[in-house]
Amino acid sequence: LSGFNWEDPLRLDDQLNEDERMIAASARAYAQEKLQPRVTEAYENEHTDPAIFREMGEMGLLGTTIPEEYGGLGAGYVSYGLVAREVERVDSGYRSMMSVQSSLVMYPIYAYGSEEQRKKYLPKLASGEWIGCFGLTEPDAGSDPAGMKTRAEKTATGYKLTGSKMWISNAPIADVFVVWAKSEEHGGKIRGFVLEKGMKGLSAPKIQNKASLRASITGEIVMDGVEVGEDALLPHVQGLKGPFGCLNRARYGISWGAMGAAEACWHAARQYGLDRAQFGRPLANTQLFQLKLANMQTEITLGLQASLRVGRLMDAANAAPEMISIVKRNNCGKALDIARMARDMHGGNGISLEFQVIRHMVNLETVNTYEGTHDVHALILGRAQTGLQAFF
Ligand code: TGC
Ligand code: FAD
Repeated sequence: LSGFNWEDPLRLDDQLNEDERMIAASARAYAQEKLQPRVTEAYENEHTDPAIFREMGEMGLLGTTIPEEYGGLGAGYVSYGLVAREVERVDSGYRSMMSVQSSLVMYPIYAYGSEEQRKKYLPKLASGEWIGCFGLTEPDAGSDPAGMKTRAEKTATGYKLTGSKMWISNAPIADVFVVWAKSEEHGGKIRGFVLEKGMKGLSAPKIQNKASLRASITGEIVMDGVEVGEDALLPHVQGLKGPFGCLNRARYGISWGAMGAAEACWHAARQYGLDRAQFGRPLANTQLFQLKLANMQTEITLGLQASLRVGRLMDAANAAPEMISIVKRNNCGKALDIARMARDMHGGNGISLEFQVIRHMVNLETVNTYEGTHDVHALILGRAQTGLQAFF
């Protein structure tokens, strides 16, 4: 038997290829050198720096899986997951900015768009020159997006969109809006549209006073009879499988990202326990402290292995959405538990933003809720094994 690395107990690193290792290392260097130094200020002041999109673009972190001819990196889903892990090790909000742009804006334009739409939008989204957002959720339709009220009416030259979207990441600073609406012309089926900043009747007010995910700006999208041409319609998909096809990818990325945040909390708790002494010995020299560290290490190790397995299946075009529900649900729930535990292990210091863990903890409340709540993914998995629909 050979040695044990406490940070990488099942040797995830050995299971990656050279390209994946390089992409992870460059994402890590960027995240630690450029994002980590500004995150506390950004979180405290609820400030989102749009320059981050251009920086990420330059580093090749936007559209990791989109082919190079459209400005992407042309890499696989394991690489995309590794990038999410490194960015979320710093902050879930920064990972959110990256994954909305990559999975929820670039992916639908690539997968469902016309060649003209691909050429027009993808290179500028890949470079971060343009910022994108994805509008599915509405004030009265969150877990149940089929209940959306946004409508697209046919006009002589295209469509007129009316409705409002709620809780939309990046919206107030977005140039490109991928929105989903029920189209009367298509029998009320859900269709995707690409709108642009500045269109008449389109606005995206910021949602103020979020206690979570404060480094990532969130807004509404208000569409008050926005008129668009035929060329705004995403031609190659209809029905809920359009937005869900994007969500599959983003949820998978989140499963890695949440583990990155959890690793940051675990490592911080371990170091704190080594540095701080009470009752004449380091906190890390107590059984209760070590039990908590062992639980964190175990959950993170298993969660990462599961995400890697799903990523390999996605790269082989052989993954099912329910696999993604397992890793999204498990890894977000476990990361939240780990962050709460790490907060506790820091004692009073744990409530200070300086020690980072409470920011991760509060962020993970959002991550556990968006892209399908913990319980909604349980219902997806319950349906898959009983054949019984328990949503209503
Ligand atoms: P259901 O009857 O299950 O399905 C309707 C149609 O969609 C198809 N479908 C899928 N296709 C691909 N991938 C999937 N994962 C799919 N799931 C379903 C399905 O085959 C069917 O197709 P067709 O052709 O037969 O019509 O639909 P339902 O209305 O019963 O759905 C129930 C439920 C709960 C599963 C679903 O609505 C759900 O997942 N709700 C959660 C909503 C959600 O995740 N919203 C996310 C909003 S975006 C966001 O949060 C971004 S945050 C990003 C960030 O900042 O990082
Ligand atoms: P609800 O659906 O009202 O759920 C409330 C509670 O009820 C939850 O606990 C849920 O699990 C439970 N529940 C719901 N249905 C059932 C059921 N059938 N059985 C049992 N329990 C149930 N959306 C976008 O479209 N684009 C974005 O970019 C985006 N970014 C976001 C960023 C942030 C910071 C946040 C907080 C949200 C974002 N969302 C986005 C929205 C997010 O996807 C929704 O908040 C999420 O899907 C849950 O919907 P809801 O908030 O309406 O909660």
